[in-house]
Amino acid sequence: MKRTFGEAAVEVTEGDITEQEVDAIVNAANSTLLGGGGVDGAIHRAGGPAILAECKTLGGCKTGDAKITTGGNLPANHVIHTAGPVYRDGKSGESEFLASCHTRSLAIVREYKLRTIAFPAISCGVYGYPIPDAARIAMRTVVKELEQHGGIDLVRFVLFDRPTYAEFARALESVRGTNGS
Ligand code: AR6
Repeated sequence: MKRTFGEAAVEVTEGDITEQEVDAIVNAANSTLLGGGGVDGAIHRAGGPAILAECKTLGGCKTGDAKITTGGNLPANHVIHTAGPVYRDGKSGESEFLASCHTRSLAIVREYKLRTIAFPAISCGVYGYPIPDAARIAMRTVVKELEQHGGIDLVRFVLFDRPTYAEFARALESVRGTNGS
């Protein structure tokens, strides 16, 4: 499903983020940036060793921050690695950290003058974030950013399974933008 907010389209789709033909895909990494399982493992496998080689030079990434590397062999030219929060009790700053992952990733997209980006469901796997809450926060943050800043054509959320897709679709349907349609 798809909605537009100002000049930008926001889409949700079920699929594999490593196959996306966008300027940058976002990796749900950890603060070491040295690889892991889940979507992180899939991105490093599909993109090849150039991504890890560049990650090793970056000095890690604080929770809520984001850093960019090459996309290696991926269709996307760049990977934006962000460290999402581990979900504890919902009262440990998780929502601010999760929002910050999205804000920082979009700031990098603008800084590098990229126009299209794909996000996975950050923190919704081993980090245990309740998916409906994560979907609402991700969507609200992205729409707010798109309405405050121009320059981005497309934000696509790529969800790996049907239940996660359904939650992100519901969040996109109900998010309120000031100039959305
Ligand atoms: N494309 C799109 N989404 C995917 C893919 C894929 N190829 N593979 C998995 N997902 P997770 P986290 C979904 O656990 O919770 C890593 O080890 C998955 O179904 O990858 O942020 C890192 O190194 C889920 O919905 O990330 C960190 O240590 C979502 O991606 C830690 O896991 C996120 O699940 C980060 O945990």
